[in-house]
Amino acid sequence: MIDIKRHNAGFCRDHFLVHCREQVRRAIHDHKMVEPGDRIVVAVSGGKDSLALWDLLVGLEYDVDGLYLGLGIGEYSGESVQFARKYASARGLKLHEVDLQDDLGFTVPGAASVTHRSPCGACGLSKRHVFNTFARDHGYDVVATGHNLDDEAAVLLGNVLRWETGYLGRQHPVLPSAPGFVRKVKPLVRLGEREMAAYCVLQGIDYQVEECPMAEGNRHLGYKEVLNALEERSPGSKASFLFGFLERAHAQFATVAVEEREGLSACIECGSPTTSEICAFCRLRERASGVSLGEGR
Ligand code: Q46
Ligand code: ZN
Repeated sequence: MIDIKRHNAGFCRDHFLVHCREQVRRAIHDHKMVEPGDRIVVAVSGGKDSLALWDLLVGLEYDVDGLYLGLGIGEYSGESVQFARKYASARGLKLHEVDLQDDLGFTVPGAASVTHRSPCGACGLSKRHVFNTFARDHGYDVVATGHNLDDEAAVLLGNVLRWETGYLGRQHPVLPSAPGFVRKVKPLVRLGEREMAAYCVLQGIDYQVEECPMAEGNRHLGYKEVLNALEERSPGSKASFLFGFLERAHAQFATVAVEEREGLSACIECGSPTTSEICAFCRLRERASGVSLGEGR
């Protein structure tokens, strides 16, 4: 029996799997995440969320491939790719791989130390860039990521604590496509972290349990702890915090996000939309890899 307190319900194995599939189907439908004929690429890390997401989308019969990005984080990255490959090959699914070191000349830890940024800052920037450009260049219409309810509620708490109006405007389960941007969707937004771990166990999906060693000190972990304590005392708090925001407050910030996307021009290095001549990713790459911009032009 799997208890989900916020739904005040307990599920047997089969009904739990139906529940997960139904929550994803509903998220996709309610937020118009996918249109008929869309090709989807899932950002796969080897962890429970992204592998469960891939599995759920395949189960719902979407046209979906995986994309793994090697971050160069020592043993952690060495292991994570094995989980992604194992899942894909056992099911005959297509997994693309991009490696920051081999393909772009740097790693996340290297970029963090050269630029004095937090590893997660350099990592997030690299993931956003690579997933978007890969999808755009390979004819995918949608990038799907495994952000779940716990992740989104923690990000929302962080954005509210600092009143990041631009981020609040972009915090939505769907970021529509725009010139240079492929649509980004988060179909797990109605499912929590524990549900995703249970889903993987029940479906026989072997995933990387170990957390990224660079996560230490990541502010989101603190926000998750605070929200977990609230959820414990008052089940349903996370969901009402996130969905209350989406239903009643998000629209008030959306114009800020739209304005930020307007007036962007193409990066002279990679063609990605940017506010300056050269995008933040290309600047990061130049500093971290030691390759001067323009050498590849
Ligand atoms: S992988 Fe990357 Fe996370 Fe590791 S460096 Fe930070 S952001 S913690 S999801
Ligand atoms: Zn660029």
